[in-house]
Amino acid sequence: MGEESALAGGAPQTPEAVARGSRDDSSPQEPCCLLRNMISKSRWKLLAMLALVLVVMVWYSISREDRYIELFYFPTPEKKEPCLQGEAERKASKLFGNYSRDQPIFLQLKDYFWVKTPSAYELPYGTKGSEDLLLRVLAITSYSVPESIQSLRCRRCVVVGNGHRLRNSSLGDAINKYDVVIRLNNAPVAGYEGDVGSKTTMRLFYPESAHFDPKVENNPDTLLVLVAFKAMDFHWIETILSDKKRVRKGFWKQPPLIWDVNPKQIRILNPFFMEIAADKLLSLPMQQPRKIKQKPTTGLLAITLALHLCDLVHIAGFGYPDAYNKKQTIHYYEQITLKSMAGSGHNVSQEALAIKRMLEMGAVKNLTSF
Ligand SMILES: *C1O[C@H](CO)[C@@H](O)[C@H](O)[C@H]1NC(C)=O
Ligand SMILES: *[C@@H]1O[C@H](CO)[C@@H](O)[C@H](O)[C@H]1NC(C)=O
Ligand SMILES: *[C@@H]1O[C@H](CO)[C@@H](O)[C@H](O)[C@H]1NC(C)=O
Ligand SMILES: *[C@@H]1O[C@H](CO)[C@@H](O)[C@H](O)[C@H]1NC(C)=O
Repeated sequence: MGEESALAGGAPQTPEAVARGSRDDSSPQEPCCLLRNMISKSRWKLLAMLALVLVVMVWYSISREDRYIELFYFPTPEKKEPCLQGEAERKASKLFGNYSRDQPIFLQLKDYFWVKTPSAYELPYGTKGSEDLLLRVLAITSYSVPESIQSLRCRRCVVVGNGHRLRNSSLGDAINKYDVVIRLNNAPVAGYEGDVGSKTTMRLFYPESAHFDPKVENNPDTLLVLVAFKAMDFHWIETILSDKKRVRKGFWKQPPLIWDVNPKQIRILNPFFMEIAADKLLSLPMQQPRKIKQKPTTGLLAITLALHLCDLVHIAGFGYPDAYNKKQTIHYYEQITLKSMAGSGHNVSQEALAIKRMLEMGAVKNLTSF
């Protein structure tokens, strides 16, 4: 009771406190009581402080439940896959041979402006014949690889395919932990975060696959990487970025006419990656007769790029259902079947063999069964 009143009143000179002091101590001397007063004064301060801390903690816990937990438990260090510098390169050299790692990831203005970099192939394997269009596009876009990726000593990357296997996979948190998350085409993130994550470092796309809202399905710093299959693809991005008259002919599907994007986010993928994916992974002839035109999918291209850019490459959501499984949907976000792949110029069974080979030799690892 006495303590309580001392607490509430906060005045140590109350009659109770003085009485208690003289009762407890046999020889009440000045220095002793001064000390006692000081202690009880600071005890009040201490308790007030504790009360304040408690109030702050409660407020904190209400406003940010996750941070409240961190106040009491040290967050366990994130368990990350061990990363061996240069590992992907070593493994990939068995597939690709000792190709030059000096190839830039993205096309640069200086290579087309100051010097005319000769290219052996036309699109999609080279830039031969598209230089003037490309020059105009490079003048209004960028080519830099973000410092946050450049500066990493070891880069852990995940290529997120669009496969149906991602449905209910709960891989979202695991995917978000990689340094670089590469996504493909119009694969949505909004509404699927739990299964596919929310981080997007790069998104590879082409005009016909650009049916996504660049601002909704990406982060503000996501690089939107144009994969050009034909000269018209450069023309499309130019009309979008410079707001010129749109062209509607020359595409196998109408690309978006309005595409709200920051030009600083746009990159043009070096066609070199298409060349080595086609040549080394699929053994396609580089000079194809006009009619056949088989080409790698964006997914295989993204894995090729990752093997060049990263030290560790994981894949998730790759693989198509078996050919006899005609009803099985192929994507995690839309109801289309393998039938829609007919006439696309992709040979999915040949790509499956290429990916199997990469898995077997350990160049890539899978997060979902393949
Ligand atoms: C892919 O990963 C899954 C899950 O970790 C595993 O069950 C499966 O065997 C792997 N498949 C291959 C081909 O490595
Ligand atoms: C690539 O280079 C490494 C070392 O420079 C060498 O050991 C390896 O045999 C080469 N591989 C091929 C396919 O030429
Ligand atoms: C995913 O889980 C939901 C709810 O548990 C279920 O209704 C749905 O069928 C599952 N989808 C797939 C593709 O497994
Ligand atoms: C696709 O690839 C497989 C395996 O390499 C091959 O047997 C098949 O003939 C190819 N299909 C077409 C249409 O080229």
